[in-house]
Amino acid sequence: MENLEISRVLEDVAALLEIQGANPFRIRAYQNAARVVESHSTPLKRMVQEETDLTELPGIGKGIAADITQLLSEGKLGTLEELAETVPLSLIELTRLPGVGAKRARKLWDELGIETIDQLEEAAAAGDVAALAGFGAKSQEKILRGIEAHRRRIGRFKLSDADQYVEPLLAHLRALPAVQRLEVAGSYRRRRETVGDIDLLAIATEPQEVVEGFTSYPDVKSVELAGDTKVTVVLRSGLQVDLRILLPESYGAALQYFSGSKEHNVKLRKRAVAQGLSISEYGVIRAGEGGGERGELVAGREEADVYEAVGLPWIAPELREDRGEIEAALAGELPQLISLEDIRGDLQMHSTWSDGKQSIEEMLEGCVARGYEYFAMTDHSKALAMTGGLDAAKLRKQWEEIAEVQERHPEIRILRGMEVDILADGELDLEDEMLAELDVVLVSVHSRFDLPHAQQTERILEAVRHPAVNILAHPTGRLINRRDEMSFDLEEVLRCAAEHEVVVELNAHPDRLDLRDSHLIRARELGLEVVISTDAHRVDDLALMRYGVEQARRAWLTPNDVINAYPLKRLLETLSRG
Ligand code: DGT
Ligand code: CA
Ligand code: CA
Ligand code: ZN
Repeated sequence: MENLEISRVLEDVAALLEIQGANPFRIRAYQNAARVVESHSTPLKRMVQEETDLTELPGIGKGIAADITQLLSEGKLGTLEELAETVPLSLIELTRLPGVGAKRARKLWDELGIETIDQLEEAAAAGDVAALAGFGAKSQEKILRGIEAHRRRIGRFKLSDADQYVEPLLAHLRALPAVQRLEVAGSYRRRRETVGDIDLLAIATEPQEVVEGFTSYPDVKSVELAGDTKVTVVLRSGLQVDLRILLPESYGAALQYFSGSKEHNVKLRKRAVAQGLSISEYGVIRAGEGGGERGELVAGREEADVYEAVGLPWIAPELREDRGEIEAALAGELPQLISLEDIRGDLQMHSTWSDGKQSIEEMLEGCVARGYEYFAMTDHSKALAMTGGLDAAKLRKQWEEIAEVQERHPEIRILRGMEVDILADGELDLEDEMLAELDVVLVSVHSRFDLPHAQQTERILEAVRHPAVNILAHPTGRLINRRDEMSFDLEEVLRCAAEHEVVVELNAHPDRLDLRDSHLIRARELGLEVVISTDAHRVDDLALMRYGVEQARRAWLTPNDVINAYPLKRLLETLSRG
């Protein structure tokens, strides 16, 4: 069982306790533990095997440590099973709908006997929810919209979650002697922010050995289909994985076909047909003379050969969404996509001065280890009291520490920054004279995500217009699979940012990826620059940069569009203009 699954079980316990109306401290303890476990880099499974004391982890007491140990050894949790006898497990899903929460889920269950999302939808559609005290027509509407959004996203895994399962599986398969070549195709290869399933392709000397090695992988929960060349399994996490075993002469064609997207492939095939060719997962075939007869196989072994056969250069998988990439390839205008090696620094991170887990110096060492030229220390401002956000006096104290750390480490430049809260009225949560002394000012929304559309837009515009602001951080506020984007006029905000030379963030945290790819394409069209930042709260998080870069590639961004790919001098010029 991986950390993520353990974390989900702990979240479930917290949710059931909350519905039950249990002691708030107990609820909080499980919530905190879930967060700690989810982001812990070492598998707890391994820690338990090595008999490490789990209570050494922050926020994990004896009771929860025992729960985790039981979960890992028995695959189930007594605490959860006892709770499930008093409250239906299915209510947990209800609490995650916007506008529901634990109290309301409880009320829906008590008063209307609602236990599932289907039942809730039925009751809301019939107007029964609006009639309940404390609900009303507005929240009924919100619930219905929430159910719709929920339906759209269930079944899709966040890319980083998929990585957690796919990477060890790939290592397992590649270690099989019969495997000669193995790659992942599909949306995973295109690095979409979420994936529906995983599509593996392999060439093998002994296909049967690979089929056996795959189906006997310990993390496989069920085998859905086991043919000679195609096998489908479901992992314990619920993630479906298809494996296809191919002949070497069509490996490239299959990789091209199964990498998709479907829309990209449709367009590519059209182009092939116009040239008297046909593309399938087996190869590119030139139609036989006079039609009818079997044609000649002209490409299929390598993916680049498939593109070459139709007169195109190879196209990076991240671009294959039919967003103009085939046209650009034809015109010789494919972008020189940014890559991880282009990144020279990270401009959003937190330290123990606010809610980060490590000191400024530790974060610095993490940045040095990544070969960065610079980084910005951007703790929270005071409005975020629960994060220990800094007021002016504390910020000045932090600057003293920054100066000391900088003195000891001339090898990297520390920029003084802050993630300043945008208050509900659009004011910034730090005095102008302090803002003026920062090297980089990030602004972002952390509260009142529910303001009316026009008011939310005005709030953000107000902040973007402030002359001290450099970066609008995680602009939409979404959390993938958890919280929708705020309702506001993004187009107007982007235009305003362009006018005021404010940079927009691509927050690389795989829960956020905010702005998303399509928004970033728009930002670039409007002439905006982008910053890719990890929002790290500990040194390990600095490695999340890769998710940001992958999404940036999906948005066609080049090193010239991304300010933290600039050398220090150009970066400082960028930050001091306006
Ligand atoms: P997903 O799994 O929903 O995140 O998205 P994909 O893109 O991985 O889609 P999937 O797993 O259904 O299929 C993998 C690739 O196989 C897909 O990107 C393109 C190709 N493919 C699947 N079905 C079709 C089809 O009906 N027509 C064409 N042209 N390609 C297909
Ligand atoms: Ca797929
Ligand atoms: Ca598939
Ligand atoms: Zn934070």
